[in-house]
Amino acid sequence: MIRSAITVCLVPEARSGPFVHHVPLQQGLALAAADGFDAVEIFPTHPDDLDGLELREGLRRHGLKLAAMGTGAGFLRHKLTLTDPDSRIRARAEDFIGAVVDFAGGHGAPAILGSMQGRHGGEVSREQALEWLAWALDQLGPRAHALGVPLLYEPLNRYETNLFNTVADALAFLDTLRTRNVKLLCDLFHMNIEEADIPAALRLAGDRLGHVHFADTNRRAVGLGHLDVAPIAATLREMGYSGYVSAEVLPLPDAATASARTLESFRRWFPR
Ligand code: LER
Ligand code: MN
Repeated sequence: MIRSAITVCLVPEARSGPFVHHVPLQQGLALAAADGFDAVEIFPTHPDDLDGLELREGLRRHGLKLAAMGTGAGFLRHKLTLTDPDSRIRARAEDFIGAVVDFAGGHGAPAILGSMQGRHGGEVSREQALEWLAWALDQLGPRAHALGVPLLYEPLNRYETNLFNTVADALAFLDTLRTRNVKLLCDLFHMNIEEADIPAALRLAGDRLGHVHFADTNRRAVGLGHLDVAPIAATLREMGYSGYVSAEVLPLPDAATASARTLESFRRWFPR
């Protein structure tokens, strides 16, 4: 069964980012539950800033699951990436992601590696950047595996990274790792920019697809742009995808509308 999720951002600096709810955690949980979502995807400042018991109790009270947890604050707040030329920065980046892997894993959810993958350039060759990225994923993948969850790697569009922009290239890279526990996060917003054929790319990911960011072409809720959703939804259903489609979208024209339109699209395309 495909399940629905909505983003809750707890990072003030990400106020203009593609997240529906920018409210304190318990309020975000209450809104997600009231609107009828199965789960929340949380974007924290750092897991140490969260109260695990409070999260567990809030999820239980509202009948929600934790779909995933983002690591973007490590980049946004501290400029940490796994491919920084400075080894101390790379080590801090891995610590940050590791903390999210541990915390999210304790709640049965995967961590997402998106913007913290960084990029190559300047003194860092592509080959060097990929070696560092592979090394980190081979540490973090087994760490997530020990908690019974995958680690999610997200190809981004060309304006956000020059490492991997497409599913095919990302899969070829993941195949070179020792760990088998890194799955792909396919974000429809990035895919709309980079993929020639989104359904074909999803089919290529197959059972290595771990999570979907459900966004329209303009990064608004699905239904508020011009994405051809029908073949994408049909592909996910035919593949037997059983993860989350999560609304990582701008709160436009406002959070309530973004939430309602997402759920309307979700129910239309993934009827139960
Ligand atoms: C993160 O999931 C993402 O999609 C990036 O564009 C960071 O904003
Ligand atoms: Mn995304």
